[in-house]
Amino acid sequence: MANLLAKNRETGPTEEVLGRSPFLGVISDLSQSFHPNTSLSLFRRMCLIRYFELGIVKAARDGLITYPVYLSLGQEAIGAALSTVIPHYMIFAQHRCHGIYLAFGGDPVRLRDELLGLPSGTSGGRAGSNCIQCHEENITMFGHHGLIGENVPLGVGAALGSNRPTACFFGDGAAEEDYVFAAMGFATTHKLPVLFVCEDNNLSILTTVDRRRTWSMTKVAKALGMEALETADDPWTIIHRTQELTRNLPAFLNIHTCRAHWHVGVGQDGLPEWDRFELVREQLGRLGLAEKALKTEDEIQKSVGELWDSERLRTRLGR
Ligand SMILES: Cc1ncc(C[n+]2csc(CCOP(=O)(O)OP(=O)(O)O)c2C)c(N)n1
Ligand SMILES: [Mg+2]
Repeated sequence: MANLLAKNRETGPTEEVLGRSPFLGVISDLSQSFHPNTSLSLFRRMCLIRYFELGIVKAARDGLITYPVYLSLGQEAIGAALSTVIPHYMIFAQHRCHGIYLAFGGDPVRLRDELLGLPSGTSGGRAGSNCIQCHEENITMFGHHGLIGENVPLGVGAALGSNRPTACFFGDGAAEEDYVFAAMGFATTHKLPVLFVCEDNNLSILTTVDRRRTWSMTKVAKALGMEALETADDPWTIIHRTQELTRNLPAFLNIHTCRAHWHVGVGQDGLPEWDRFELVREQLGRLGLAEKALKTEDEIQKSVGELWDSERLRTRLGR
């Protein structure tokens, strides 16, 4: 593992899969070139996702959430980073999308209510965790319907019809669906303004990528004729790479990340390969922002904690 990490530290930006590591494609010290407020805003978004999701874990254990939930824990940096670069893109989300919804400005109360099955939820409490949608002024997000990767052709079709910049988020498992390739090829042929983002947590339910395929999605995207890059989920690198890629759409970004909890549900099988939240917190310390970061984290933990207050929710739900 040490050798692999050392090797990947040296690789810099890459188009190829060179093994999983928190440093793959990451531009070291890039964070120093960002304004402190941008770094703190990134962290604020990561805190919102992390503490919201931890609220779900508690609510499920307290018996308040009885539907399946797909948690974004461990994958917070992706939504946090992308929402700072492409805040007004139409979003076609996958099933694991709480983090994207929250980072792009979705209302946490409506998401909580959806998970509780309440009429005030994002789909009136009828769709649940894997189909979060929102059509407000600040965020246009289409929910997922159940077939992994289906949001890719739907997003491409929407971009064709509207010519609006569009982001399609999908997992490394969804990347293997044939209609994903066809839609990406169509987007290249018609030069559509679509950013394809693979949240590559190395798992399709419980099966790792190396046991499922020998090919790289980044190479496939390149072969289809679009710019494509591979990086670990360092949020500063994601911002930088997204700024580059969005100059010439369509484009593809494969982001290596770690799912911290079960595929569905709130259980955990040991520690994830890396914890980007901790790594970002450490980096903020090196940037001299430890105190401000701590204040941000405390603030969000408190406000999100109130959202998930079990006693209050029990009274509201009449349980
Ligand atoms: C077309 C299709 N095949 C299989 C499934 C069953 N299924 C649901 S989620 C999932 C794994 C998805 O993995 P990935 O796309 O990597 O997303 P992740 O859960 O890792 O975020 C599978 C195989 C499905 N919903 N749709
Ligand atoms: Mg996956």
